[in-house]
Amino acid sequence: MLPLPLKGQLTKTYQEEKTSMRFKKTPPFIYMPVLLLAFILTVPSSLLGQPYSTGHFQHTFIDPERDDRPILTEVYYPINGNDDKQIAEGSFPLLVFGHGFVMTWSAYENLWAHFVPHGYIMAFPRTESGFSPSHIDFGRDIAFLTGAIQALHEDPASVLFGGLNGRSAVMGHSMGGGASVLATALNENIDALLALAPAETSPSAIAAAENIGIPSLIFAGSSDDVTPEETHQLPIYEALVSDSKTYVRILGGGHCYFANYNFNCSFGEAGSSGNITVTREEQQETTEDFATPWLDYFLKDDCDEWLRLQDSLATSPRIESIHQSIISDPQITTEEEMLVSTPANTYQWLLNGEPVEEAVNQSFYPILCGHYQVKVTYHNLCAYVSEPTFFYRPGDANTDGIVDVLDVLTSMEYFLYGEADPFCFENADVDQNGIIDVLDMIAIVNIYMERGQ
Ligand SMILES: [Ca+2]
Ligand SMILES: [Ca+2]
Repeated sequence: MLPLPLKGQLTKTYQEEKTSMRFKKTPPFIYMPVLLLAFILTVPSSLLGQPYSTGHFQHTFIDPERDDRPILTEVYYPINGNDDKQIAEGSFPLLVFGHGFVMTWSAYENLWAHFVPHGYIMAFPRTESGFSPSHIDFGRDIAFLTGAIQALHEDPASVLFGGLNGRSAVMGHSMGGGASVLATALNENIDALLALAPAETSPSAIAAAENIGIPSLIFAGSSDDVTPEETHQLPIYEALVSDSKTYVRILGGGHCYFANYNFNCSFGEAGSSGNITVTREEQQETTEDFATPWLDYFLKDDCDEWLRLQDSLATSPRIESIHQSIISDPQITTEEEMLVSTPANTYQWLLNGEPVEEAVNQSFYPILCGHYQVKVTYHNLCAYVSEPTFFYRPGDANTDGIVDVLDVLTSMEYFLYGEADPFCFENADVDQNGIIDVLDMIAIVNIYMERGQ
C-alpha cells in the first residue's frame, strides 16, 4: 500500500503558490526566444525559407543509344550546411540547362546561384560548345540528361540519391533555348519548358514547338538584336500548342544579360543591340521574379504562386506579356442529361461537397439530385473547384436515374405521408411550384409516356 500523504501535503504552501503564480505570470517574451530556437532546430531549413547551400559535381553521362556518346555535365544541387556528400533532405525538381552559342556553362552562375539555394537541382551539359555545334545533338543531350539524372534518385551511389521529386524542366539560353525546345519535343517526361531568348535552330525549333503541349515560358528582351523577337522568340511561342504558355518581354532587355558576362556573347551583341536600357542585374532580377514562381508552381505544386505570377504579369512595369492558360476554376455545363466540365487533366465530381466514387471523367451522368461540383487539376497537383450546380431530373422522384411508374408511386407516398425515401423534392415537383400534388404526378406520367414512345 502506498502511504497516504499527510494532510499538509495536499495543499500548497503560500510560498509554493507564490512561486507557481510567478511562473505562470512570467512574461511570454522571456520564453519565446527559447521556443523559437527549439522550433528552428527541429524544422528543416527549407520550411523556414532559408536558402540551401550549393553542392557541385561534374560527371560524364553516357548515352548508350547514341554509340555511348559522352555528355560532360556540371551538376549543382542543394545541400544543408557544408555537407556536399549528400543532397539536402527533401526532394527537388530538376532543371537541365542548355548554354548559348560558344558560351560556357560558367556564364550561367547567376542561374544556379539563384535556383539551387531555392531548392532546385541544375544540370548544365557542356557539349556542343564549339563554333559548329549540332543543335539536334545538343537537344538530344538535354533530353537524355533529364532521364539520366532523374534515374539517380534510385542510385544509392549518387549524392542525389532519394533527392529528386520526379519533375523536370528544360531550360536554355539563345541556341540552348532553341535546343531546349528541340529536347522538349523529343522527351515525353519533361514537365515544363523555360527558354531565355531562345534562337531558331536547325532543325527548326519553331517547327518542333508545334509538337509541344507542356507548360512553357518564353523570355525575350525587347532590345535584343542578336535574336530579334520577330524571327526567334515570337514564332517559337506562337507555334507552341501548350494549353498554358506565357511570353515575357523584358522592356529594354538585351540578349546576353540573361547570363553573366561572357566575352563571346558580348562580342556578338556589341555590333547589334543598341537600345538596351536595363542593367544586367535588372534583367536577371526580372527573369528570376517571373521564372521562380512559374517553376515553383509547375514543379513544386506551390499553388499560390500561380496567382502571384499572374498579378506580376498584369502589373509589372518592367515587362510586357502574353499569357494563355486554361488554368482556372472549372465551369460546368449541362449537355443532354450529362454534366460536362471545361477541359482539365484530372476530374473528380462532387455531390454536396463529397466525392462521387468513380466519377473521374470530363463528363458525368448524375443520378441523385443535389449540388454538383467538379474538382480538377491541370499540370500539377494544384486543385481547382467549380461553383456548385444544382442538378435535378424532372420526374425522377426516387432518384434512380430513370422516370417510370415507381416515381409516380413515390410521389404519391410523399403526397400522402409527407415523406418518402429515397426522394428528391425538386425532381418530384415537376411544375416547380414548390408543392407536390396530383398535377406533378400527371406530369411524371407524361414524361414517362413521352420517353416510351
Ligand atoms: Ca426514378
Ligand atoms: Ca408541383
